Amino acid sequence: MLKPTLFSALQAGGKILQEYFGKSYAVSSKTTVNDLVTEVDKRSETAIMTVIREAFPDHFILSEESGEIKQDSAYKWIIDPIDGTVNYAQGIPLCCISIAVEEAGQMLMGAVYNPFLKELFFAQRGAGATLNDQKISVSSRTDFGQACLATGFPYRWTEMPNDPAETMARAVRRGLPVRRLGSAAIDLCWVACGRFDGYWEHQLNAWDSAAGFLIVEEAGGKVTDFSGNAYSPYRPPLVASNGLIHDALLEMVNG
Ligand code: LIP
Repeated sequence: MLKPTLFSALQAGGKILQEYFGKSYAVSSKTTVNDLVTEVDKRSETAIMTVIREAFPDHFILSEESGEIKQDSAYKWIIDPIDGTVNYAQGIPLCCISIAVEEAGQMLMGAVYNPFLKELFFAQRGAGATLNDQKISVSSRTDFGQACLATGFPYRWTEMPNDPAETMARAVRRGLPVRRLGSAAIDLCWVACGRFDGYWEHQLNAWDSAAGFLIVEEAGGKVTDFSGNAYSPYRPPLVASNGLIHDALLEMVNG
């Protein structure tokens, strides 16, 4: 019952994203002027949560725009109604819906749906990862010097040692191809299917990465924090890779 509900929720949100794409709608700012929320984020969230609450009225929900709906349940749904909101608002079709289901503190399943590229990534713990029902796996690149990487930057700058600009500069100085797509969920899924060999980001929210990190792990990849410890969506720094270049990527990220 969990998986069909997850897929119905994705379809409900996807319909909203397609309906308003390129149209005019209300846009406002959250923490900083570029940390946007659109009317469409909220409509997508409502559509998704309606499906989930109809099927599982007692489940806990954590969602980007409306926060937590606390319930005494082992199950928690973690929702990003539009990941890549700035892209969406700009009419750039690199945005998606990300939904994960956690059971007793462990990620059980996750899906990321980009309705514009018609790409649905899915993973269930212990059952592998798929793209549009086809099994996927991470790349087999071992030479870090040729790795194609991705990263992202926060909308609110925080002074810190080894900040996002420094790590990016290190990669650029090494002549590494680095992409900044603007959606953590898509970045992670593209590592899972081998389009990227690695990805890192300093500051993410649980809803940005909860589904994507499970999809990378189930595709045979590795996801850790900056110290190489097991990753948790509740502790922001993230490094994801095909596993083969992970140590070299950690070394570069940490300088
Ligand atoms: C975005 C992430 C992206 C990050 C942005 C923002 P949003 O999420 O997907 O990786 O660099 O700062 O957090 O705001 O589009 O849901």
